[in-house]
Amino acid sequence: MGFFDFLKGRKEKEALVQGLERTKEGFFSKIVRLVTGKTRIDDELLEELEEILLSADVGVATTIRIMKGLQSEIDRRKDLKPSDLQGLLRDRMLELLGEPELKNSHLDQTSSSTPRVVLVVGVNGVGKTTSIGKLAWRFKQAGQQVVMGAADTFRAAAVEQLLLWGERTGVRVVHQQSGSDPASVAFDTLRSAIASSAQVVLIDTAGRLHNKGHLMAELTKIRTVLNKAMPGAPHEVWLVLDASTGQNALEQARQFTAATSVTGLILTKLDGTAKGGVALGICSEFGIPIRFVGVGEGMEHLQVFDKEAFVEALLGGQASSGHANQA
Ligand SMILES: Nc1nc2c(ncn2[C@@H]2O[C@H](COP(=O)(O)OP(=O)(O)O)[C@@H](O)[C@H]2O)c(=O)[nH]1
Ligand SMILES: [Mg+2]
Repeated sequence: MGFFDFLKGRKEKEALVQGLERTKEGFFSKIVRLVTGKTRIDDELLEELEEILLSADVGVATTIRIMKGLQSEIDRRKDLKPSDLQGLLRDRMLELLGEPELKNSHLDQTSSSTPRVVLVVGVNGVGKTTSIGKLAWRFKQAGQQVVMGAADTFRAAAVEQLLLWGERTGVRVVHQQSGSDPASVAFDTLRSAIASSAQVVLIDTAGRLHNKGHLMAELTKIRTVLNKAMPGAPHEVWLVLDASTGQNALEQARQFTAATSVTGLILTKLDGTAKGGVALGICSEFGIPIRFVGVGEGMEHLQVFDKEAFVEALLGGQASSGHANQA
């Protein structure tokens, strides 16, 4: 069992469904409209489907991948009707979202030593600090002792924001004054967590420095000192991406994964955006699992990513294999 699996029993499907409402509107309803009244799957229908995927920000590469998969299924099974497309699409999506989980399944199981150190990275404004606060609350609810580290020392407000989450959640925050060395804060946090036998360490980082090179060099330095304080740390590096930025989120994933090893993703602000399809693109392009999704600003609005619930929320209905319809 993976280290974070204990959080999985706490699904709030309703919030996910609500949070994905806008993506669903722009996706599910369009697909229903597309297939309604049509009698056969032709090129025109497939082109329209492709358009729908692109407009939901699934991304070009992943859309092509989905369409190819659908096409070969259609070629293989001549009896398919337009109404079967939804089920086929659902299967393809689950497949795309499922692959990274398999590829990375070793990550959670590498060691059972504690504390488990999670470094949270991403550009400014994507929701790092907020997600850390929500995570702290979740871990604490699950009975874990948590320490947060305010290693975004770039802005004074960033430290204060994390301290506020500390008050709200009753979780300790290790911090220094703003402008101090982020690596030193990270080191202090981990040492203090070890001393107090904490189980989870969440480290906040800055997302905007003088330039990209500087940001990545700083992340490397933080990783180095964490590893010095505890060999093997950080155990996880979670990249936070703002779903509402659509293709920009894909671009950020490209840059961060090239510069530092990322073990998981947090996709925020799925509420209020119609670009939730970007989750599919990110999963299939980078092979990194989405760990959590943010569907609102409240403490409880961070959910363990559940691909079945996600696809169900997008496409509606029960997950069912297209094969079941085979005559
Ligand atoms: N609606 C919504 N807002 C979010 C979500 N996650 C973060 N935010 C908001 O995004 C803004 C920036 O978040 P912050 O954590 O400061 O970003 P950071 O710069 O990456 O640390 C804040 O106003 C958050 O409340 C989410 O899942 N949904
Ligand atoms: Mg922040």
